[in-house]
Amino acid sequence: MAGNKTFTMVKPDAVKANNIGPILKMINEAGFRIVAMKYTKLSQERAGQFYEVHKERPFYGELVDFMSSGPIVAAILEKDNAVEDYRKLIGATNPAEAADGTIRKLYATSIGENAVHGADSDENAEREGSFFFSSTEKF
Ligand code: FUP
Repeated sequence: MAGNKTFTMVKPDAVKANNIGPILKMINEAGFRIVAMKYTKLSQERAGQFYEVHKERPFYGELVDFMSSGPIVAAILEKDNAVEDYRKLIGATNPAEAADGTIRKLYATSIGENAVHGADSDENAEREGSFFFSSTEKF
């Protein structure tokens, strides 16, 4: 059975462009409840740890630099079928391929600077949520 929680980040590009508000509005209007939320900044080291699975990929260095380049909003979201439904709401990794009306279509500028992160499995949603939040920060 699909889980009911996912993990997201509003990435540094979308924060810089003043798009936190519009993105959170889309998240709320799509029926997600906010379980945890934090405005914070990843160090290079923490960004590297978060994206450890991509360590061997050619874009890893750029990804770590970008994700530690400015503040982000991290959040745990709740809804039935959360992981799949949130991936639909954010759209394809490359904004050029993202469907109309998706967050990335509206707010991403490139495959690297793509406005938001969304967990791709229940296991990763749990792992990524725990990377940012302790049990006393989830409601
Ligand atoms: P997604 O799950 O849609 O965020 O995409 P991936 O897990 O494949 O990639 C994670 C992040 O790596 C992307 F959000 C942006 C970055 N990336 C690149 O910079 N270049 C690529 O070719 C693929 C991913």
